[in-house]
Amino acid sequence: MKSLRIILAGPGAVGKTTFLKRLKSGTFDPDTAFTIGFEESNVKYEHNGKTFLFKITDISGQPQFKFDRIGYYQGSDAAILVFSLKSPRSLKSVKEFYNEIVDQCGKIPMIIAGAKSDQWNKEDLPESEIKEKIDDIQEKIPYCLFSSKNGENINSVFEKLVEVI
Ligand SMILES: Nc1nc2c(ncn2[C@@H]2O[C@H](COP(=O)(O)OP(=O)(O)O)[C@@H](O)[C@H]2O)c(=O)[nH]1
Ligand SMILES: [Mg+2]
Repeated sequence: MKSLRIILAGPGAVGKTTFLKRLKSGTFDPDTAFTIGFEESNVKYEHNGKTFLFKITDISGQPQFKFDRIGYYQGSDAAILVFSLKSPRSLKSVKEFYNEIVDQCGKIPMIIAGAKSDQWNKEDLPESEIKEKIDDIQEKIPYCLFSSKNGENINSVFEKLVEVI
């Protein structure tokens, strides 16, 4: 079994902790508390007959925790950068998290995951704009769009991740 340390990063309230809860319990929590410091979760994932053990570190995206969280990045093998499809602003700030991680870890494999697809208004945030902004962060970085509420594409997050690791 391949064991990897994964950092789950992105601005506050985009749905990082809810995604992990959904993976672990299969339920949607409409009212997660905001993450203080960090939390670790182990997630097993099978792909093409291979088993991965992802040790996922969920961090606090709020700006006041910046100095704490950069310490948690060290030693990560890969990262999932999360934004919310409900918040075009959160997509813009994903770049800051990308840069923080590159500063601490170098260019480790990363993917971008857009959460809350159940609340996505495509007129506010067309997919062409998402692609543009993502290409601006890093060319050809894989991305996926999912919902922890209705479960749509929830598996695509790890499908994308295994493509890059
Ligand atoms: N509708 C919807 N709400 C979500 C989804 N994911 C998270 N949320 C809600 O968004 C809020 C913030 O989520 P949280 O996981 O705490 O964000 P974090 O700060 O990135 O960890 C909570 O009220 C969640 O219930 C989703 O896929 N769909
Ligand atoms: Mg959280």
